[in-house]
Amino acid sequence: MTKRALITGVTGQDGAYLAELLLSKGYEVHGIKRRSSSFNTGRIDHLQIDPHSGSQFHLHHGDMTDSTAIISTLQQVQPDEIYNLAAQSHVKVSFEMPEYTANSDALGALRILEGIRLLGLGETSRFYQASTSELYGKVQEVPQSETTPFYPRSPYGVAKLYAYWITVNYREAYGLYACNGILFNHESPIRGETFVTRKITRAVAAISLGLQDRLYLGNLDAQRDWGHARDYVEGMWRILQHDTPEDFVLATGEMHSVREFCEQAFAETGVELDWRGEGVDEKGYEAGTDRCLIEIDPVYFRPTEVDQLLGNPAKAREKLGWTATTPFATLVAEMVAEDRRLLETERLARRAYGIVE
Ligand code: NDP
Ligand code: GDR
Repeated sequence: MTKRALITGVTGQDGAYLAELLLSKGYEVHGIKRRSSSFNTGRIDHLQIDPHSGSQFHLHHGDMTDSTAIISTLQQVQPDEIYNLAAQSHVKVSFEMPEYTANSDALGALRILEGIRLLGLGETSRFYQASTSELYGKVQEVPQSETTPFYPRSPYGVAKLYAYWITVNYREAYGLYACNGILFNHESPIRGETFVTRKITRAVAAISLGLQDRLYLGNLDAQRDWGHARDYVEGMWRILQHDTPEDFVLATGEMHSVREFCEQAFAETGVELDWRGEGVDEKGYEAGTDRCLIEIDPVYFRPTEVDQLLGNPAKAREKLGWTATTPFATLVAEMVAEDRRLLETERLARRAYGIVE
């Protein structure tokens, strides 16, 4: 029988990769998208085959802050698997919008779990919660595993902490098949443009093509365990295929600093970058001068920072047979190449329209 999946956050990075994966496995895929005044389906447009010609991909309007829409979609779709990926997912933004972040990221998860319970879907539906390495926050232990204590450092992290525990609680209290995937940072060419990796690869592509002078960043010393989103959605799916509902860390087990990410990205283009200090490039040019490629802007600092995240994916490897297969250098190369390709295409289009640069 065809399996039916419901994905919240289907228009985001992970939603797009997951929808593609599930469709390739023969699932009927339903996604919840927000109403927007302009198109917000750029990442999934290639999947939206004409609904009149038997497409297996369906979109529903909804919002994580709107219980009625969530419950009616659950009732209508009757999914075998629910992937809760929707969230205000930007850590820095969560300091500016803490209440909204809690509403969508913490209570959003509760709304789905209550929907499953109230509609009696507990026997048939499996639930995946997009938990995060941000739960670990202030370093207690390196590397971090399923047993490492949590200490979130942002309104986003705290909201996700509630979502983590309410998922565990509904599993224990009502016997739901409900799991947390504790995912470390994962990136791709369709990563949101304001996350640091994509911000860097877009800027590096533009600098290498002579379209931009410099890149402004915040904390270059933060260290992250960066993998490829394509690998991680495979892990999400495997978590829900496991015999018993359990929580899993998905990570590469390798850590790099923001500074190293910059170096790797510039190396892809042949543009020289060497550091003598923050705001100064390899030739010692002062911040603000023509030759300085990267400058620090404190606007990107966070009130409380997460310094170091490194995951231990041993449990996922042993129980799910999952490993992150994309090396760091390959990830960076793919992102830079795709951002260069996008800019070149844009430039060709501008020339075709007679727009002179
Ligand atoms: P994105 O920010 O790319 O996507 C978030 C998705 O959630 C988008 O589809 C967005 O819609 C939607 N969304 C946001 N707020 C609401 C709301 N109130 N109601 C309905 N939909 C909403 O995130 P990612 O794809 O990178 O991440 C997916 C999930 O995994 C998130 O929950 C994130 O917190 C979590 N996570 C991500 C990690 C990562 O490194 N990428 C690591 C660990 C966890 P729209 O397109 O309209 O903005
Ligand atoms: P993160 O990702 O906070 O880890 O959350 P982000 O890419 O935003 O930041 C990573 C690190 O880079 C530092 N940094 C900057 N960050 C941004 N965005 N912009 C900058 O200019 C900049 N300069 C330095 C940050 O301070 C930080 O230390 C991501 C999100 O996808 C979450 O939803 C997810 O839960 C976690 O990863 C795991």
